[in-house]
Amino acid sequence: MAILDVLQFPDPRLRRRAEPVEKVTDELRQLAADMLETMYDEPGIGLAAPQVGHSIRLVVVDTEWTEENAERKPCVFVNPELLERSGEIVWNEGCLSVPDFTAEVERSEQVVLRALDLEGREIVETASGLRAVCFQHELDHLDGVLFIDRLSRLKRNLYIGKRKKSFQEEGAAWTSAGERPPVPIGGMR
Ligand code: K1U
Ligand code: ZN
Repeated sequence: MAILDVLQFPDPRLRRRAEPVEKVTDELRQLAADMLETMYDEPGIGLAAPQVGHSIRLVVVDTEWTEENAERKPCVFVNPELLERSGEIVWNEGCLSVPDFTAEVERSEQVVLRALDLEGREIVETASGLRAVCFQHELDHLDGVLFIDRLSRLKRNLYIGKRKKSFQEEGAAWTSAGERPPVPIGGMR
């Protein structure tokens, strides 16, 4: 297993719409195992393949795990999609690809997710609260959308301004191609 590098905003690779997985292979299983190891190491409660430079529709999630509760319940979802959503919830979200920032985001409170597991079998799961928020956050990554895209223009621009400043201070090159999602996010959640 391996710890992978997590891409960070404004890397343009975070802005691509990821391709469906055609076949569950041993290579895909190895990537999922590496993503889980990376997620626990960061630490995080989810990770999407585009965050580690693979533009495919694969996510890993463990919303039970915390630093206090060491019990792990790793879940892998291949080609996940949301069948239903209902209600509204506001959650203070962070993102492993958006350093040094959290903000309240409005999401659906309950969702029904359909995906394949690593044996190629269909999974249907109903989730609410944090797990539902995490599913929506990870599925957004598959469409090149970051949680900052769901904030007001003012809040998003404040974050982008701070991030640009830290790039300047470190003498790093800024790529404006990664600032915006590939498509307008109106209507998506
Ligand atoms: O996709 C990611 O960048 C991972 C992200 C997922 C997420 C966080 C909050 C709400 C929805 C989705 C994270 O895991 S950020 C870190 C985090 O929230 C956390 C880390 C350790 C313990 C508990 C939470
Ligand atoms: Zn994220």
